[in-house]
Amino acid sequence: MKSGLNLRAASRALKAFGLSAALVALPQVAFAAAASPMPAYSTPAAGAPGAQAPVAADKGAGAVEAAGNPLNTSGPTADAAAPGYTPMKPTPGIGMPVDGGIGLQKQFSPFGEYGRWIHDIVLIPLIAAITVFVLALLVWVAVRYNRRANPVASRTSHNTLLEVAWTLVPVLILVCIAVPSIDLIAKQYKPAPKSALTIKITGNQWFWSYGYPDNGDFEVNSYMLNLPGQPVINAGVREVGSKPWDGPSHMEVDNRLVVPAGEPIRLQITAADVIHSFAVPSLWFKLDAVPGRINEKVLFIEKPGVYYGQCSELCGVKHGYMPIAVEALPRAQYNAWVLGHPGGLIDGQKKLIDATAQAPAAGAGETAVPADNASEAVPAVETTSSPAA
Ligand SMILES: [Cu+2]
Repeated sequence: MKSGLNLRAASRALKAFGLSAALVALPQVAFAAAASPMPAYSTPAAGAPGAQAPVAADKGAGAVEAAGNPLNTSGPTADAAAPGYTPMKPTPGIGMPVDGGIGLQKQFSPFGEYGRWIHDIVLIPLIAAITVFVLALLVWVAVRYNRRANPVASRTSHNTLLEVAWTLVPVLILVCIAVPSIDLIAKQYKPAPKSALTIKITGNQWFWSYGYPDNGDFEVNSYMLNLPGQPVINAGVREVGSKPWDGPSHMEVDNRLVVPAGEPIRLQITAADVIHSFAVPSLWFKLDAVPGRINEKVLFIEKPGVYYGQCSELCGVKHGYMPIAVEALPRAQYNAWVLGHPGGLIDGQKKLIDATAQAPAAGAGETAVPADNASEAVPAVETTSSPAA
């Protein structure tokens, strides 16, 4: 009798200890997780703009004004306006939803790969094992201990070993889930390195505008392309499929968010009217766009490509018609795209290639001079165009 009491007391004590120990240890264990499958950022390329890149003193005032109006009075900006830039053709099934897809999209960022690893390797096997285990227990109880098979019910009320086990095992399972997921959360909200390129994203009813404060502070508006044979959604915007580089309907836009690949980018996100949400599944990126507030998160795209997303916060009647298209280019091509915009700057350097691009029309004799100047003033910049569409 006495030993039975002691056992019960010990079991209770063990339970309480197990729970509290796990609760106390959990955060430390999670943050101490040293080995993670996530690769570190590579250092930004030498040509990456400094955070202190001066704002254009002589930016083309008219162009910037026209592009920078967040209130949609200016309407769509010119489609893919940069000379010498051909938008990249997306790879079917990559960076976009696919028919019948049930898993996460293929990931193109370190955080995305880590998150996908947690989902595929930690969560799904655990969920499957628990589901099968509970189902087996239910079947066993229903068959073995129903009224007919087992007319005299057991009067057992305590089993120390079982009680300790069914307390500790769930705690351990939760720790297994908490360690990588808290680690991922902590890592993905670390601020961008000082040298990272800053891009400002503004959600509007119902389009996105993308500002490049480190590259001369120009801004582009991004509207969904209209759908052939259907009522016009965005007046003045062409139809999807009318250019060889167009991606899927409802996802392709007139002006993509063009970014450099292979370097951390500081995205600062806000909204001009109501709450929107900037979300690109294949880049593991989702952040709310809230009026009067700037949300910031690092974007790191491992390789060049086109990645599609959608506004993910109900924002009005055309909520479903404000997709996101991110085009990641190698640094040199990104620089060329920037310099194709009025007021576009790389590391505070003014566009000189502009003159080269327009030179053939001006006359062959003059081309040598601006070309020389360009190579002197902007050594890192190349005028290569993006891959053939
Ligand atoms: Cu929206």
